[in-house]
Amino acid sequence: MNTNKESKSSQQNRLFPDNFLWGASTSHFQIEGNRFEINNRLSDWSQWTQDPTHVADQTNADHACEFVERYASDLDLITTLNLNAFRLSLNWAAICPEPSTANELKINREMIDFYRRVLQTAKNKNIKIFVTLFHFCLPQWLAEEGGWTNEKTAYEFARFAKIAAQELGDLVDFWQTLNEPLSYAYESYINGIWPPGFKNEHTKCFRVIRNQLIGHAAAYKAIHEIENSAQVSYAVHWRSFIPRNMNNPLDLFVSYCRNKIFNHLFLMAVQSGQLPCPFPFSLFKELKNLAGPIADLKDSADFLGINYYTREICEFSSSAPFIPLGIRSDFRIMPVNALGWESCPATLLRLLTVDTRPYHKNSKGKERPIYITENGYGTRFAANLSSGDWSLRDEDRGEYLHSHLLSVYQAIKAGVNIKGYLHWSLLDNFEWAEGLQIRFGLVRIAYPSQERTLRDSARLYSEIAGSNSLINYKL
Ligand code: IFM
Repeated sequence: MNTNKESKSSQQNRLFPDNFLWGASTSHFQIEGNRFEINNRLSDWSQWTQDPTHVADQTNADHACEFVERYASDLDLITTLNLNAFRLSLNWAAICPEPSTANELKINREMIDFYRRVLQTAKNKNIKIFVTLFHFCLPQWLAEEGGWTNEKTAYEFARFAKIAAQELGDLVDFWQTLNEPLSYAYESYINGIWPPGFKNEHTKCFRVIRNQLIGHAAAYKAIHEIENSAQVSYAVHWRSFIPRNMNNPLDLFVSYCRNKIFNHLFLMAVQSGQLPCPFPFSLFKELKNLAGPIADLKDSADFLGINYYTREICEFSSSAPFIPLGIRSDFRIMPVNALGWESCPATLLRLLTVDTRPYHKNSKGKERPIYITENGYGTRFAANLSSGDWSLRDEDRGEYLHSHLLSVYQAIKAGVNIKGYLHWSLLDNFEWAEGLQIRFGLVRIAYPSQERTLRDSARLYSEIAGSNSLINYKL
């Protein structure tokens, strides 16, 4: 891949706004290799990955990228790449390894000190920080009490948010309470590939969504009570759902339902303060009982945090006809990544300019800034590769990055208030049920040696970020 200078005037046409945030995203479990958590199996994910059959390539995140030891040089990479923003998540299980009582807060000060060091290092480099509070991993003591199916988790989450804001708030620029709450609910309670591994538990899944909303609203309030001007939101994972067969009313129906639930349910609830019932039929009475108003939820998003990767083709399944969600289709039209996810930058443009429009302003008409807090491309290379130039020439990722940034640029030109883009991910990392083999990094990790090497996509991204403009490029 090489970059190809356009004429000055056409480059100027593709300038991003001043102070645009160019960043990279991560999450704690996927990169940390946190000895305190791992040795004591403090989280549901560190427990879950003890069973190798839970992970496609039978790897685990016990070492991951060793970010706990290597954070300083990893933050140097942010600067090397001309980036000015970094997103990470806090290790709830390691910060709160056991339940607190009404009178005594049981927190691990060493972990707080660790995050203060990380955040202070970033601040010294003028890197803006996005902190996520729940990125799929629960403290094991809460998982044992039913995790997010138990309303108690929502209140414990708010307590954790308060601790985080008190201890770290001076070093945080943006808070995201929950990462992709619908992905979590779906993979953990419908698909069954994440802990606790339930399959097709629709009522439990809806209870999880309700409790996540309660937790989000309470965390939003707790952070604002400590810092009124804090910027707090969550991250929605947006997928556009396309019917397999446009002429089949059942395919149309299931894609409508998936879109309404996966994309809109949480956003609508935050906008209105009420959890809508996804299926308003008497058949789903239990779901109906869970719907309704939630305290402090209305307008609990100061910005929109959008994670976008792909669209999804779906179809009606006659094997589960009473489940209006249908299934993911195997049918693909666009080029795919190693996970079979279609690259579809036009979908990003549409979601930014049209689909998310109802949420661009809060209910009082105040415009929300928009940040793309994840977007990236996964390739597949075994975890044990240690040498060779495998995967450094990642034209496919470069193409994905460039074409999606073009959509971001076009949306900005169309008047959408986008203030930043954070690529997933800075480093190769542990991709949940897929393990270490799926690589999303701008920076390649050779796990046996932990060596970091910039991929071509990282060089391309650094040119774009450094010039604050979408340079032309040729494969
Ligand atoms: O790796 C994940 C991340 O944890 C959440 N968003 C999607 C990414 C790629 O699957």
